[in-house]
Amino acid sequence: MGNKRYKPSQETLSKSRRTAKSWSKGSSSKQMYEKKRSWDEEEDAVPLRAVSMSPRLKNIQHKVNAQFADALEGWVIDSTGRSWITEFHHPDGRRELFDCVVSRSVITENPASTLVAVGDIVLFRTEAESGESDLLPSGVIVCVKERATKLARESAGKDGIEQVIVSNIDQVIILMSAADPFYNRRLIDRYLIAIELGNLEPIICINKIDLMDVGFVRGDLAVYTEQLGIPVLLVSAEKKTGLGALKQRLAGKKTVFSGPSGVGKSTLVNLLLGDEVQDVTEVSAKTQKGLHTTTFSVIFPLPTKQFPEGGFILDTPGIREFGMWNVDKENLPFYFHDFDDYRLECRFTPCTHTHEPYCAVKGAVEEGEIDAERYESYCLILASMDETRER
Ligand SMILES: Nc1nc2c(ncn2[C@@H]2O[C@H](COP(=O)(O)OP(=O)(O)OP(=O)(O)O)[C@@H](O)[C@H]2O)c(=O)[nH]1
Ligand SMILES: [Mg+2]
Ligand SMILES: [Zn+2]
Repeated sequence: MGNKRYKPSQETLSKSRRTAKSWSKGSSSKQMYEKKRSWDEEEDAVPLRAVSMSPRLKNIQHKVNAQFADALEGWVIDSTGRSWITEFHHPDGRRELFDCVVSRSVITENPASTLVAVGDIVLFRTEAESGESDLLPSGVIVCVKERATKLARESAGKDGIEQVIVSNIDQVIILMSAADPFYNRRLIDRYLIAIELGNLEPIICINKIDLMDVGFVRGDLAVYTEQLGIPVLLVSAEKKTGLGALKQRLAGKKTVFSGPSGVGKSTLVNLLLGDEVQDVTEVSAKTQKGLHTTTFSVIFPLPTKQFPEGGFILDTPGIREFGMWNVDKENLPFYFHDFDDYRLECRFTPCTHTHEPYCAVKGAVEEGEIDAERYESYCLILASMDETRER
């Protein structure tokens, strides 16, 4: 194999192999395809609605349509860094993986956003030459379809552009650990906003509960279950506790595990998938920084024996920050649903719930009706929005 553009790492190869293997076992992914029309039907309905393309391109729309007629519709399940592992569903039910690069003239239905993300539905052309990897046939992505849901944040350095971590999933497990590192409530609150914006359902999961007093964590996070109706699961991947409740939540769903580095995302994902998965510490040792061990998001089908309802889980790289995008200061209070009962009682409208007199939200914080830490999160996010504006 040449070393022209990309040489798959051992990790990628073993992942791809495993993914291919799990697929051929016939793991259920019915839901994934429910929304998908066959690409034959799609021919004259190639999506060109919200695409960011030049007026010149618009004039030759019919040509573009014709160009896509020979493209296949696939689902991006993994990334190697330079290419995208895309799964194609044959009409006879067989699934095939392609190693795809992105065409220079790719058309996207997701303007001002990451061009391709794991979870995306794409149109791609197969290439006769299998150049990059001797493992998978190669392809070229020519169109990225509109994302139904997404987990996205503001990308560092690029103002106003969202960075999509993963798309077209059902729910997000905000994974943190009870200790080493201690969970970060500020970050949980930022996640909740992004999750609502991305049209997703949140689940809070605290791992490494073996290192901490269960009662303390439960009490500290009670506001989420009691006031916001968000499930909080306490688990230990090491002691294998709390996994039953977690599995119940995963069955039949597409779930992404997201959270800071080192909280145990990969450990949990590996545990749920069974034996033959990448070695957490081995991978960790290979990376230079030793911190962000998982470099790209990757989708795994849940083992059908344990999950007859099917479902997929995604491991993602650890994140440090969660920059807000698409929310402005005026709208921020609407994402704090524990403020809902008080917001309309403020004397001044609009009220930022910070310096204004006769603010019902502040009053409720003082009375202990609104959780003080939630209010602190609100104030910090609001302040960070000022900083962004001044930059
Ligand atoms: N005590 C304890 N340690 C755990 C538990 N789960 C995972 N760990 C350890 O935590 C460390 C980090 O685990 P990873 O699974 O690599 O964490 P990650 O969230 O995938 O990290 P990134 O890929 O860097 O984002 C490893 O040394 C695990 O052995 C647990 O339940 N209890
Ligand atoms: Mg990891
Ligand atoms: Zn107010």
